[in-house]
Amino acid sequence: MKIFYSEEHRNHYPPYEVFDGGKRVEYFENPDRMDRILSALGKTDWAELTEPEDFGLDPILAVHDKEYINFLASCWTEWLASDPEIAATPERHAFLPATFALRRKTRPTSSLHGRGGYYMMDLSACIVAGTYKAALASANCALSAASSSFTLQNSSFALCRPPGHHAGKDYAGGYCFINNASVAANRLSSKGKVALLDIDYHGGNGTQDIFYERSDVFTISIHGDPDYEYPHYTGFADETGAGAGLGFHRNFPLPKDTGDEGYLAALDDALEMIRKFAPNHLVLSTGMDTFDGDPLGKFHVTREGFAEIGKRIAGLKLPTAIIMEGGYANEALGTNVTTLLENFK
Ligand code: SP5
Ligand code: ZN
Repeated sequence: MKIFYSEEHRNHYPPYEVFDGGKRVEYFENPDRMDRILSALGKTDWAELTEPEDFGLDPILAVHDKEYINFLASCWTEWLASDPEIAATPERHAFLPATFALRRKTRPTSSLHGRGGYYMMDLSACIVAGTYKAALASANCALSAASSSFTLQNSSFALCRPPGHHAGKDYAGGYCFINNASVAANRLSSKGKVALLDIDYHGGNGTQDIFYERSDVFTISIHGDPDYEYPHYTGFADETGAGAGLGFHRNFPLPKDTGDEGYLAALDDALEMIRKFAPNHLVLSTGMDTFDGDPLGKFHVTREGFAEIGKRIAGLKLPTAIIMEGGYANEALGTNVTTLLENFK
């Protein structure tokens, strides 16, 4: 199986993020995650590590707002230039806004923090020197996986970091900057119908927003109920698309403590909907944070659970671009990923 991976992610390693209650904590979405996955892939006889192609900005701008991408591109250098204290100790800082825009009643203003609060939804998509280039390389991994799985009509894996499914057309959040899976799905949509299934523990709000009014990309997310879990304001069962896209988005919000059995029951319903839609291609937003013991999750999916999840999704027999999203139980991350991927080789 082709695995698209770039070393560019290493330069995106913010020194902290901010949790509820204003608590500064280590950045959970860290480079060690990739090392664990690489190490597990290295022990298999089927993983073929490949550099991503460079697709340029066009496929990214087909999904994201141009001014938002410009903000990501220049944010760090503007931030350094604005404050000598930051410039003196850049490794101790991350760009974060402190005031957020009330969405849809506002506009981005020209100051850096005016744009920051407009283009960010929370305090966990921290921007540092290497962020923009890492985000572009991550999107190129997803585009390469889409292109390869389309050409070869098989499945491939994009080992993306930073992840993407919380990023919308014009906003970053939840460790995500460019919505890698959406950029890939949008590009594939010119060749036929696409289903995008999101199995990350957190609701795929960015993906939901991007395709909400489209019927050519059917989006489904299975996740912790927003009633108790991040991203809190979207991912409810009654959000099913709008306009031409009505009926082409589905959410499966699940209760705390969901284990293999409850998870697989929801997955079966989701897979049935995908079969009815009869897509030509599948994009799989793959977070492993549903794992029992993930520090950011409240589900109890086991390694055996991931084997069964992979088996059932592969049972669709669709060419699949598998896109890495979250998963923070680093010690188990590599094995969990290879356990899922085994089914698609
Ligand atoms: C891609 C992805 O998985 N992003 C997830 C971002 C989640 N950010 C919010 C984290 C809230 C953590 N709550 C603290 C629980 C500590 N026990
Ligand atoms: Zn997640």
